[in-house]
Amino acid sequence: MEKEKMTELARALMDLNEQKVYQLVEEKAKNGVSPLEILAECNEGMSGVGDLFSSGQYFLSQMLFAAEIFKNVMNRLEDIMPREESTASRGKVVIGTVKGDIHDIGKNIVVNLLRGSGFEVVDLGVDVPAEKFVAALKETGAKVLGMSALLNFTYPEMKTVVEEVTKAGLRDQVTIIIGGAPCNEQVRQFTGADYYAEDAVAGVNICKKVYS
Ligand code: B12
Repeated sequence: MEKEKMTELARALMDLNEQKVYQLVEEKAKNGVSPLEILAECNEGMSGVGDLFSSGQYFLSQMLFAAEIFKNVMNRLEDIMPREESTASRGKVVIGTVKGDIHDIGKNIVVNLLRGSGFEVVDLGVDVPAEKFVAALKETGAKVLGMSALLNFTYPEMKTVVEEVTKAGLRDQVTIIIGGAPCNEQVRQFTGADYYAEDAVAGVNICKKVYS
């Protein structure tokens, strides 16, 4: 995305202007802008950071700093994230970032949103090997498996997980969703997953459909 077309918040995050990011988030929250909209703007800023990294203008340390800012924004928005008041669990979802990949910001948004929507979430964290996904599915009887991957060299790992779920005899009972910025429909086809979710809301909607 061109810098001029970005929102002020996205640009501030891309420029790593920490105080400006917090100030804009505060203003938006006070003005009733939904936390998901705020996160979407931050997401755009993160893509900008990624682009600057791939073109060699930012280093790893700057990506780390951007992640730190994003996490602080998420903590700030925690209290106002959408929540459905219900004590009954809608269903169980196993989720994690695949082996070889430690990106977890997007996954954590999905986890928060799922919990807020009444799902019981087993979050396996990052760098999760296929066996661990399979074991968690067996243990919990969850009907949905969510995998996050942000690196194109971890796509084959998602395929491995799908294969292992199949070998364990669980494929018919489990709906598999993949997500993460560089994923798309083609990646879904390659991995053999059932759905590709372009954002956290799309992911939650698929889980609702599975458990409806
Ligand atoms: C922050 C960041 C990091 C941080 C991660 C910190 C953390 N705790 O997560 C650090 C600095 C550690 C990092 C490291 C690396 N990174 Co990095 N990183 C990023 C960056 C800038 C932002 C990612 C992010 O958090 N975005 C914000 C979140 C909210 O977005 P999201 O993850 O896409 O999630 C949303 C949706 O996709 C969806 N979603 C995500 N997962 C799931 C799962 C399910 C089930 C569902 C339903 C939905 C869903 O929901 C979210 C909300 O809507 C991206 C750039 C980009 N365009 O994404 C590069 C990027 C992903 N990184 C990249 C690279 C190359 C690396 C390194 C290999 C760099 C290096 N040389 O070491 C390492 C790899 C480390 C590893 N083994 O994992 C490349 C990957 C290129 C590629 N396609 O393979 C990118 C694209 C940057 C670039 N353009 O070059 N990185």
